[in-house]
Amino acid sequence: MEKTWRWFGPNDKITLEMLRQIGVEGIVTSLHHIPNGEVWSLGEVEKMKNYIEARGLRWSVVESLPVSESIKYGGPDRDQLIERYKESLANLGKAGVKTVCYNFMPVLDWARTDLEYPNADGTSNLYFNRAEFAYFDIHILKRPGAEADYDAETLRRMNTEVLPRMDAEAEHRLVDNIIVKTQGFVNGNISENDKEPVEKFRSLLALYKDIDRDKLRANLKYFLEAIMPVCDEYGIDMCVHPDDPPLQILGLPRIVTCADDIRWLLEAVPDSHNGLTFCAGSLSGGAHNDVVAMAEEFAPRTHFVHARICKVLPDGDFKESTHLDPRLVKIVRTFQNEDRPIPMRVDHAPLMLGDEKMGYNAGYSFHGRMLALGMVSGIMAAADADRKAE
Ligand code: DNO
Repeated sequence: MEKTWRWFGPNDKITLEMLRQIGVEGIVTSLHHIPNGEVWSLGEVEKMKNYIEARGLRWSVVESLPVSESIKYGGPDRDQLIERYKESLANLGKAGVKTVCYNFMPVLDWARTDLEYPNADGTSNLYFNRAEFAYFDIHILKRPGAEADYDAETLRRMNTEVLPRMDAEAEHRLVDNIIVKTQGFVNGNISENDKEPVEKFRSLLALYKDIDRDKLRANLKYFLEAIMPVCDEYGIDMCVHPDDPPLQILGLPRIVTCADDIRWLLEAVPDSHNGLTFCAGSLSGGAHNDVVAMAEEFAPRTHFVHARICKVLPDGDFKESTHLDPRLVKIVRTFQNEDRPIPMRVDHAPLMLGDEKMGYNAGYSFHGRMLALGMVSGIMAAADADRKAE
């Protein structure tokens, strides 16, 4: 695999010079300053590419070229937005940037309830607490019918463990974690400048009131069929990011949650440029997924790897596990043994050794990710050595 790193552009506190020192070979980034739905001009693409190359690295992956909401729910302007998406892809292709990550999650990109959950060793990490999420859905969002979507044990925990400790400040923090802090920096729908994030969120949810899984699938197929000719012409690999968490949430349809979903997606548009971002971390947030088997099954259509993994607790909460988790060791070996250098970045590492004071984007610490990259690099080297010995 190619060792890459998610970098948020020239304003990122973690510089490309720093990344070269720690063994990073390729950069994963986006043109974060261009609003969703606008064309990425060739000039803007080349400017970013040149900036990266002038510092001895290459732009390996775009994460993300965001898919506008209207393409997902099938709004009246979707064809126009798809045309713009195709133009952006063509410009990336002309500049030689040929791996593009995107997601098809309605309204909300990834979701966590806690961004600094303390670990026993003094570091902290991201955490998803089901009962807190239910509290957000039922008591803050007040989504009609929400209660019916949670099992009795989650509701019991919500009433006995979460409700008693909730006050205005705790509610504010929960909203911030679930729909603000995790969304702005990934060019999501809600940003830190929004005054009424919950109101805005409700109106976004309303866009999907008539969209079920089948309709969302049809819209994804429509989008992929429309862009594949451009991908074929320029050799661009599209890599859908799985839904994080891989569950149906907030009454929204989610269609990249399990092996069957991925099989459907790859078969619906059989072009090899329709591929996957294998995010072991997202997929492992659901106890239904055997991520080790999924890596083996989907490796041939995987064009980008996110190396991290979660542990699901008995109550359905999940937290990030170590990058040396035996399941991740197997997954890294699977992709390292493919005979193409698939770009791989580590993901969602702990905050440690002062990271917590730096104001990094949630999940994107420096020391934590550096340690994780060291671990994953070790697994890769071991896989190579075993192959040579064979
Ligand atoms: C979160 C990320 C996601 C991912 C997008 C891709 O940390 O893994 O936000 O970048 O879903 O479109």
